[in-house]
Amino acid sequence: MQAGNTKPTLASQCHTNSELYNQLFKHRGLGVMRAARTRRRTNRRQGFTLIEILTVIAIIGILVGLLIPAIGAARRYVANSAILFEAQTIANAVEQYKNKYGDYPPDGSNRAVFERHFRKAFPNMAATEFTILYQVANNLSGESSGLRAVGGSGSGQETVMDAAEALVFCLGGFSSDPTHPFTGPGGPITAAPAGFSPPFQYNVTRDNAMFEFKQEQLSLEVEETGSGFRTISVDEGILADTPSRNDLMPVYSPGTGRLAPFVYFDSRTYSFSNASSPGQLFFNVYYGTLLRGFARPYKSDNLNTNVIPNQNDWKTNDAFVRYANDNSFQIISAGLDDDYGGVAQAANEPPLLYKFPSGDAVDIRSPNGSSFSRYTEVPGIPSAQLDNVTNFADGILEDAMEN
Ligand SMILES: [Ca+2]
Ligand SMILES: [Ca+2]
Ligand SMILES: [Ca+2]
Repeated sequence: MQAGNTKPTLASQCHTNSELYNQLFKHRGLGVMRAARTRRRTNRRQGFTLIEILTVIAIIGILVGLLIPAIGAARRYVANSAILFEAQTIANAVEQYKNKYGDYPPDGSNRAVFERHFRKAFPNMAATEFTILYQVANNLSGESSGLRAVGGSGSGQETVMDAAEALVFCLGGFSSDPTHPFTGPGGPITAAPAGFSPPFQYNVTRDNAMFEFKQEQLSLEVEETGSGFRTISVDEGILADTPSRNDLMPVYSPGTGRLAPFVYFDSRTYSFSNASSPGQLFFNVYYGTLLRGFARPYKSDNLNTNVIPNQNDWKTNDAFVRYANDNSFQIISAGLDDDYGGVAQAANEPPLLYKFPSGDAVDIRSPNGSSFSRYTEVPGIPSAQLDNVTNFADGILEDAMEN
């Protein structure tokens, strides 16, 4: 056997163990890489495996799941912002109204305040203007249910119109005729075609408007009888299910398709005493059906420390817990859920009012303590007030609360 014919082994080529290890590793490494390349080529031919497809589907599912709430939240933000923008524009219009007529508009909850205001704004107006107005705003004709403010009982203290109607009535514009601001050309009330009773209709082309109410957001309909057409309002029928109570005074909703209208409260009548029994206090409210809730002026966390609360003295305690915007006005929208929240007032008890921005409830019989917070009305159920929009908050009420 010749030594030259012997095939050299790997071990014989290496002089040390470490060289042998390096050579072995290199060869095995090349083999692994080749195998991987082969496998990859094979995979490319076969397309994606089932596991890969399922993984991709799962990832897409997770991304879509993350995206849908984000889109919903973005939509809600845009819709809330639109309501807020309109509320603030209306609030600016109320300020312009004050500049023009010398005072904030009345909210219709008290006849004496209402008449005093318009006599001052239009000193030459004919007395018949009120007579005609009261024919077309039916609260004075004995309305005891449905949309109304809680007016004082007793002559002269009645509710003239509700707090949503008053907003449209006051800001929609009056006639330039100084003796007939309501019924003159361009005023809110105009003659109806012959055969209608009362012989009037709402005028959709009013002059001197402080705010241009979009007609499609007003609760107006055309009423047709054998004798012709006239424009009436249908808010009582839609919101309180009492079409027989429909009057000519429309309300204004934030956006088309939304039912609960903007409500306006004048600080003079957030609460008021009945002239015949001053100890009795009334709290202004706007409500439709129970489904829409109760809009009441909001209180403030800013207490009036000049007043000492007094057990069961409603009037003193009402003054102790200030109202938000206590010298001007409040505009309230029910928000996207079309529900103002709030609960009915029990007989002979004050309603629960809520403080802004904390959302703590106030029972003015014991104004320093309440078990309800975060606008809650029923324990454990999120409040319909949380998405309400007002002219004194920069966003929905929930956003203003400290968490
Ligand atoms: Ca009414
Ligand atoms: Ca009405
Ligand atoms: Ca709401």
